[in-house]
Amino acid sequence: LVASLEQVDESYIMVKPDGVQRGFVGEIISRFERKGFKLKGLKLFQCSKELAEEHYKELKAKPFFPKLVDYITSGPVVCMAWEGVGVVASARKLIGSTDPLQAEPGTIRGDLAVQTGRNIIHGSDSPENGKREIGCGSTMALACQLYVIHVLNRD
Ligand code: 3AN
Repeated sequence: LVASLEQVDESYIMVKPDGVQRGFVGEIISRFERKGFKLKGLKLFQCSKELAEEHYKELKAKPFFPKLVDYITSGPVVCMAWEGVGVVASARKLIGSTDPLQAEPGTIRGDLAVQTGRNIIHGSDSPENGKREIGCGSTMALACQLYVIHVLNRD
């Protein structure tokens, strides 16, 4: 009864090109599975420049924006939808700070990365953005059809 009163969230988790190239897809999936979250959708996907610009549109004014777009389009990413109680906030903890040098040991970035511009993984920053990034409100999700897999798996 208690569990049913708690909000089940969804987080858009994306292993970035460096995480894929360095062979951390399995390790990252394993950390989310061990924590107890449910994998609802997954796809290996080559992101276009246009989609990357849309995905990171809040950061458009930042000086690092062009480099960020180049980075995220430099190779395939692994797009995932994860579901569970508190998954958005918990995923942020599992992932660690944006700057991997500030991220605590034991977190994905704290254990596996050094540079902010090569920080391996993306995770939604709010339940609203989780829904948007997985659902039809995001061209990225539409393009990689993560939402189709996700909706078909919904129980
Ligand atoms: P997070 O990914 O931890 O939510 P955001 O949303 O502030 O962090 O930034 C989105 C992405 O932009 C980061 N994952 C990182 O790849 C890139 N980024 C943020 N700050 C910088 C920076 N100072 N220099 C280079 N890239 C950055």
